[in-house]
Amino acid sequence: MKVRTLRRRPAWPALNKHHKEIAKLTLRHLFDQDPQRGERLAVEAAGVYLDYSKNRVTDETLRLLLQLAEQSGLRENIDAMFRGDKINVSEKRSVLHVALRAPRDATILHDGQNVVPEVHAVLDRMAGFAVRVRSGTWLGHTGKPIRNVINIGIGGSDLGPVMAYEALRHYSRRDMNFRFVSNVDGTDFTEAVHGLDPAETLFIVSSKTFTTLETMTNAHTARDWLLAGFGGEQAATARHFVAVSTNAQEVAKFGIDTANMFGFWDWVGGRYSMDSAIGLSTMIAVGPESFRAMLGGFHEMDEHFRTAPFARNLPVLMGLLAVWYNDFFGAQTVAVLPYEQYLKRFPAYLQQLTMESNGKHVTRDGRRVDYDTGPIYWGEPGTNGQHSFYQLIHQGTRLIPCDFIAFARTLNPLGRHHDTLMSNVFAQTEALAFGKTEDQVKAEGTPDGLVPHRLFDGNRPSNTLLLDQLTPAALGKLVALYEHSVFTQGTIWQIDSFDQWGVELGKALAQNIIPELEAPSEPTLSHDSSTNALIRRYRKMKGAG
Ligand code: G6Q
Repeated sequence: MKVRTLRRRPAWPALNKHHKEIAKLTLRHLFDQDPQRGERLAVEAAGVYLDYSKNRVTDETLRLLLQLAEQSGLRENIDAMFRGDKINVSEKRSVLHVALRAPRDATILHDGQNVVPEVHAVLDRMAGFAVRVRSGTWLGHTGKPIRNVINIGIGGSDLGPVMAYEALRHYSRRDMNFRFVSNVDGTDFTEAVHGLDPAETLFIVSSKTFTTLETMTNAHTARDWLLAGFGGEQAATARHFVAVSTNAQEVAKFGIDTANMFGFWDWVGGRYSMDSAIGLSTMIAVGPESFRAMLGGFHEMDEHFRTAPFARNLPVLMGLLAVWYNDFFGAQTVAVLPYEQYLKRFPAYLQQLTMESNGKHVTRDGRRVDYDTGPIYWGEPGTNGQHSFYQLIHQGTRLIPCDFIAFARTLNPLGRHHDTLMSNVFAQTEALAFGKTEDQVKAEGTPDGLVPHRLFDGNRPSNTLLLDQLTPAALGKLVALYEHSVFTQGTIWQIDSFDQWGVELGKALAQNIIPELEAPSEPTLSHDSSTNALIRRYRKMKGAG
């Protein structure tokens, strides 16, 4: 199918016109008109219930958005991804994270070869290793079992593992410590190993390329720390370092036996890799069975995305709603608000997934876009956010669509805590949608002067995602839901959601400046005057020559 540029797809001008017609409609009015709206605009799949009724949409909006999806070639693009086409055009790569969670008997081709057996071979090796570490049969250099696992990685090789460990902490080995080092700031490493015995510590060096500055710096520091604990005995590293990478050559060069390397493939993007070998720390924490259950959850959502009609397809609907606010209402951000303490790192994880994927200014064929692409994602767990930034969401001047994420059953039943937590979810979405009118404020006996301050306009949109309980499978479903929502948005904007040239720039730039900071005598600087002055001042402050 030939996809036209965004503004030339018939649904785009139709949506523009429609937006002008309905922009003033209020959720109050929409709900009054249709008493069934709250049940009608909801969809449940793979055990995830999405209530999208509190969005500023009518049936006509949804009809037009679904048309836009069709006219954008979403169906064809989904098929192309699952088929292994090289849809990451700027890097000429397939995008096959869905293969990482495909069942053993599935067939997913990459360059004519079924990748599923390789995926399961790595999963089986990871499981074998995880079981040895967990059971205490993988011994450190002096014969002690491993009690501390430290993942060294950054970006896609860190955020997923950290988020998943926090999310699944309930299922994790409580007699082991799991820590994560990502920042090249030495404080990160120093604090991570604080109080640990090298003889009981395992480092997982996670890096797709095995050349990333931060990760390699931290890996070398980890090796020095370990060797210092073993009186410099080089052989000690063998039992205390394993690698997760696609680059066997660099792994060997670092000194890790490739027998202790867990591989993945160039068709897995960093931010789509938490369910690959990059999840080794997760698997050691929760065990292979729970890890596989998580993969099962991912797969269930993949199948839903691949097969469900768009009108009942959760990631498609969420993606379309994000486009609706971003491009027609001019909303610049989306707040993600998990009412689940274990998901405290989920917004940070989503920031990379969404913004690294869709923060692009050219189309796949290199034309500059003339519409807005990826919004800013941010958030914090509820109810904490309610006591800080929700003020702006309720009464500020900006429109901030929100995703509320909640679970019917808590993992930690404690008196009235969970009902109290959930009452806040429902109260917040209700207040955002319907606000508080002048009459209501006055009826509360509010003095006239205070009435404007206590008014809530309402009409602030939100999605509510309700799941049963935060299990490993539920986590997989949630992550896959957002992955595919990002895919839906990227398809509509016609961008490459799978490259990250902006990140590559940062990787190169700092390399040029390091020698200037470390030069024994004043180096000749040829940056702009601000950068030159900052470098000179820094050198002076640290007492360099
Ligand atoms: C993710 C990005 C980026 C990457 C890190 C780490 O999609 O590409 O965040 O994951 O830069 O890269 P390495 O795994 O190669 O160290």
